[in-house]
Amino acid sequence: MHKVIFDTDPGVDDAMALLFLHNHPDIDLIGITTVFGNASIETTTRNALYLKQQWDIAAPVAKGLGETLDPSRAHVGWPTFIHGDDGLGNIGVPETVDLACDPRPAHRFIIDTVRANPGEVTIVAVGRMTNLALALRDDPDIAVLVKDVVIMGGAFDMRGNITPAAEANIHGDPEAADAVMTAPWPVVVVGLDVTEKTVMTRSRLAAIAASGGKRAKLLSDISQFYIEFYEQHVDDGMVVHDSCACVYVVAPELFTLRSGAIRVVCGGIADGQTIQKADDHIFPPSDWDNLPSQNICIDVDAQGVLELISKTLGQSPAA
Ligand SMILES: [Ca+2]
Repeated sequence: MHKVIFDTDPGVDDAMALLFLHNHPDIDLIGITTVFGNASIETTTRNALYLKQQWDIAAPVAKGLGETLDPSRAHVGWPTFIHGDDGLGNIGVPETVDLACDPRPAHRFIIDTVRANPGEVTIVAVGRMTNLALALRDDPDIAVLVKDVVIMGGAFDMRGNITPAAEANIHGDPEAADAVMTAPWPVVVVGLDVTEKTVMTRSRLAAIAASGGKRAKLLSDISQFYIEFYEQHVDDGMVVHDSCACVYVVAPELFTLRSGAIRVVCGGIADGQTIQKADDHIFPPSDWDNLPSQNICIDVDAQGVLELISKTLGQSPAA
């Protein structure tokens, strides 16, 4: 079993990833930590509680902070045109959800949970890296106690999606992302290089909704607004960014990796760009020296990923 903390900004594709983690038999979801990004921290936290309630998820929800690691960074608006005004595809999520959060802020929840399960916790982070960076800042020693960190974010051998240089999760808090990529914990980055190859068609989602019971039906309803947004990018369906990171945890053989130190550009026109120095390439001294080699995904068996998502989400829960 993989003990997973899911750091998330729900978010439509976050919702699919959450249901994957909840349903998969080899995953023990031990915590959900929220971060801002697809919507404000109040909205993403409300949405996490809503999904916990609707899907009977046992894991506690811990609320993250609502600003970047460097508080002087300018705030840009929320992507309501992708995720809806409510962050979940305008399905009409209630204003408040009658469930309590864990009393601890997200980064403290991460620290405590890692320390209670040394060497066992996988952190799957599919929003901005703010909570992880705050956890490292408060308790740097946890880095060697984490089993691994799987990140959805970044774009390495291709353009970004929020600027020509940068992917949105990393661009949303570049200082935090650079701290996470350069820390001495094993990181695997599942970026646009593979997520944009992983498109779930409308018919596949409909089949999941037909076989997966009430939970899958809600997921399908949430996803429709996002699919309409993606019509300008893909022929039919949705890119399942965040689910790819969750699939990596249980089926890493579906991904091709490349190892090397990673830095994140902080400031300037390439703000938020992710750049890896591959281990097999020699350069003169640079800002990538003496940092841990991390893995990025450079290719994916997209059909294999989609089939595993279908199988996992399309199961009616036993309960
Ligand atoms: Ca996300």
